Amino acid sequence: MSGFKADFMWGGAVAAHQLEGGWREGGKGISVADVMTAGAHGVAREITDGVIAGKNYPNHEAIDFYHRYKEDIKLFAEMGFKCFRTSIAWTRIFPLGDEAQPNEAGLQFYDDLFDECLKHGIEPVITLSHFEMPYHLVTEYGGWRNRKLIDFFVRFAGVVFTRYQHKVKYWMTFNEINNQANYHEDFAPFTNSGLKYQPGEDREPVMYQAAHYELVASALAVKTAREINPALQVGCMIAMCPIYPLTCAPDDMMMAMNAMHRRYWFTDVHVRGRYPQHLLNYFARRGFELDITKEDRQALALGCVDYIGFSYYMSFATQATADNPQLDYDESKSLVPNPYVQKSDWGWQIDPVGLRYSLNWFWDHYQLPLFIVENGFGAIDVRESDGTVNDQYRIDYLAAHIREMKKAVVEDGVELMGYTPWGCIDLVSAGTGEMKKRYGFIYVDKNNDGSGTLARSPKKSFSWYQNVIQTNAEYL
Ligand code: P53
Repeated sequence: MSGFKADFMWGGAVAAHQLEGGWREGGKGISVADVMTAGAHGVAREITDGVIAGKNYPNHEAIDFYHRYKEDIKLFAEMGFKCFRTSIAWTRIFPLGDEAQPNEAGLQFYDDLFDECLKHGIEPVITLSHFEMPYHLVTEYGGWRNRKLIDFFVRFAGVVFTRYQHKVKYWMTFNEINNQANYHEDFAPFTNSGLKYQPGEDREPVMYQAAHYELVASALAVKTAREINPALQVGCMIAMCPIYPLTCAPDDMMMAMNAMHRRYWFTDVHVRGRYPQHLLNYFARRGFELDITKEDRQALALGCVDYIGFSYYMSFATQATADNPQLDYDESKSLVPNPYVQKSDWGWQIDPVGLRYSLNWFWDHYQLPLFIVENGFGAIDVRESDGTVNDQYRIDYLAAHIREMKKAVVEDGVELMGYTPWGCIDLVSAGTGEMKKRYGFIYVDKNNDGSGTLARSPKKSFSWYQNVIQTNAEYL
C-alpha cells in the first residue's frame, strides 16, 4: 500500500505556447507569447510592439509539437501517463479574441490532439489561459484592465467546454493567476493579464482591477461549465511559493503572514467566492477604488471552483525591515535568501519539505481536493557522446518531492488528485525563453539560438518516472 489511491493521476504538464510552435498555422492569431524574445537568467525577455523582423521569438517554433504530437504522446504513453496537462491556445480558437465565431481549424486541432491522448488511455487536463492570450486584446483593449475581456473569455470557455465536454473532464481557468502579485516587473502582468504599464503609472491598483475581472471571468466560466455538463470539474491554478519568516522574530512572522495574504488571496476568491477582509481593508488603507459591482460579487459567489490546481517549484523567505513599519510585501524587494536550502542554476530555492507544507496549507485553508499540476527542476542537461542524458539531479529533485507528497497524503491526510511534473518534454522556458533551462524526461535537440534537429530522445529520468508510475511510487 503506497498511499496513493489506485486512480491517482500521474502524468506530465506543458502549455500550448511553450511547445506547439505552428504560430501562424490553422488560422492561429498572435498571442502575447509571440511578441516575447528570448532572455536568460537575470536578463528579462523583451516584450516588443508586435512581431519585429530579425528578433528571436522562441515560441514561434517552440518544439514543433503542433506537427509532432503523435510521436510525443506515444512516448508519454510509454512512460505510463494517466493524464496529460496542456492548455488550449486561445488564439487558435479566437485568433483576435473578440470574434463572434470560433475558428474551426483550431477547434479541429484540439479534437485530434485529445483523440490521440484518449487512444493511449491518457486523460487530457486542460488550462484555458496559460500565458497566451490574444495580443489583439492587449493592443485594442488594454488587456485585462478592460471589463470587456470577461465576455470574450467566457465565450471562449463556453465554446471549448461544449466542444470537448466528452473528451475533457478536468479544466483550470487561469494559469498561476497570482504571479501578478509581482507587478513591479513587466513579465507577470503581461503574461497573466496582457498589461503594459505606462511610465509612472501606479501599477498596483491596475493589477488588482485586472485580477478582479479575471476572477469574475473564471467564476462565470465555472458556472457555464456546470450548465453545459455537470460532470465537468473546473479548478483554479495557483503558483505556490510558500513564504517563510527568515527568523522567529514576531515581526518576521507577521511579515510572512502579510506576504502570504498578498500572494494567495486569489485562492480565497476562487474557492470561497468572496474577497478576504484583510484585502478589502488594504484597498481602503491604500485608497484603491476598484470597479467591483454587486453583479460581480454574485458571480464570484456562484462560481466557486471544484478543486485547487497548483504549481510548486520553490519556497521563499522574507523579513521585516525598519523602513517598512506597516510590514507591506513588495515581491521585488521583500524576499531574502533562505540559508537552509540549495538553489538551482536559475536561483530557484530547492525545498521538498515546502511541498508538504504547501499541501497542508491548502488543505487546512480550503478542504478542497488538490492537484499538483506543476513541479520540476530546470537544469542544464549534457548529452553524452552516445546521446544519453544522465539527469540524476532531476531524479533526485523529483523523488524528494514525491516523498514529501506521500507524507502529506499518508501521514497528514491531505486529499490529492494527482501529480503532473512540469515540462515532461523539454520546451521553451516561460520565464527566460531559453531551451537551455530543461525540465523534461524527454530530451529535445534544440538550442537557445534555434538550431537543432528537434529529435526526441528519452533521458535517464524517463525510465525512472515510468517505474514510479508503474509502482504507484511504492519504492522511491
Ligand atoms: P520557467 C515563476 C515562478 C513559478 C512558476 O518556469 C513560474 C514562473 C514564471 O516563470 O511559471 C510556471 O519556464 C509556469 C510555466 C513555466 C514553469 O513554471 O520560467 O506555469 O509556464 O514554464 C517553469 O522555468
